Amino acid sequence: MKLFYFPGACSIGIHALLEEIGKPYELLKVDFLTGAQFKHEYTDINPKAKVPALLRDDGTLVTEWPAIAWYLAKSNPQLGMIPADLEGETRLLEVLDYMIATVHMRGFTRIFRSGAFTPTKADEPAVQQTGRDIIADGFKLLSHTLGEKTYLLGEYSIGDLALFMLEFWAGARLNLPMPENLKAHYERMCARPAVQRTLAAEGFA
Ligand SMILES: N[C@@H](CCC(=O)N[C@@H](CS)C(=O)NCC(=O)O)C(=O)O
Repeated sequence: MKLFYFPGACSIGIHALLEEIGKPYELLKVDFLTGAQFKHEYTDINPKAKVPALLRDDGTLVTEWPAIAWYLAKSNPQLGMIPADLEGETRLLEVLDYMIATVHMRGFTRIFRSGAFTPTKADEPAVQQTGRDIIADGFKLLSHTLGEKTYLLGEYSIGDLALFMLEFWAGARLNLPMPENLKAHYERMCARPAVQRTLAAEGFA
């Protein structure tokens, strides 16, 4: 099993999941700083030019954060990182899709890749402000979902790893405001040995 990643990118949540699983895997860095995601050596493998991407031992590739996390969690049921019942699965998919498709792709990506949202350089600050607004709305909703619970849906799940990734960006990279219960969730996640190993391996500890 090989994970294509870049330090601090959304692949960090999948990296932490592989650490939770604890089976051998290989990390392959796609160096965004040199534009390696767009070079044929990578796009021949993943034409989407994005990370994360998981290359399985049979040579097949899985892309898209929720699909990779779902595959890894389902193939390691001993971890119990997907609820066993239909209602739990539905709620997990609901919150995962919101975190990735809305808060990540519509919010954080506006900040990290402003140029992809406007052809006009002068408009980029406004694009970033829209991103911050989407993130603030997202955090309000996710804070409500978490409430006083330890983990997003009660039991620890792959949803917590997606939330960790958003909290990491907001807290460690962008210094954005976060509701108190999300800050506490982030601290709980950072205390997990698997997350600590991930942060250290990506150069953030
Ligand atoms: N929908 C994809 C999004 C993946 C994505 O946007 N990844 C970013 C890193 S966080 C990326 O690879 N960006 C490449 C770039 O900006 O050129 C998923 O869920 O995995």
